[in-house]
Amino acid sequence: MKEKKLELYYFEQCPYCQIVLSAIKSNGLEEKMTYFDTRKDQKNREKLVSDTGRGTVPCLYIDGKPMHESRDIAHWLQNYAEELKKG
Ligand SMILES: N[C@@H](CCC(=O)N[C@@H](CS)C(=O)NCC(=O)O)C(=O)O
Repeated sequence: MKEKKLELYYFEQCPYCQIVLSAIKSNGLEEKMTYFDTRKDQKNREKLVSDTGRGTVPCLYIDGKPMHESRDIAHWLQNYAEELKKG
């Protein structure tokens, strides 16, 4: 699989974001991810709303395409972890 650009929009206090952060950690993908905190930097939240019409986090952009829903993101990371680590 071609290397994918992974960008996580999140904030620390969000329990759904913690599900995704924990999937990132348990699959060893920390270094593959770029992180955008939507509480620390309002511009990140504005971008999310402008792209998706929602300010809800977590949202994982996969090559620029946003995926919402912590469970969907965690499953996707789990399914593709080995391939993502090769890239
Ligand atoms: N079903 C969603 C729920 C996500 C959610 O409710 N996130 C909250 C933070 S815990 C949120 O972004 N609320 C809107 C906001 O803070 O602007 C998921 O599992 O990802």
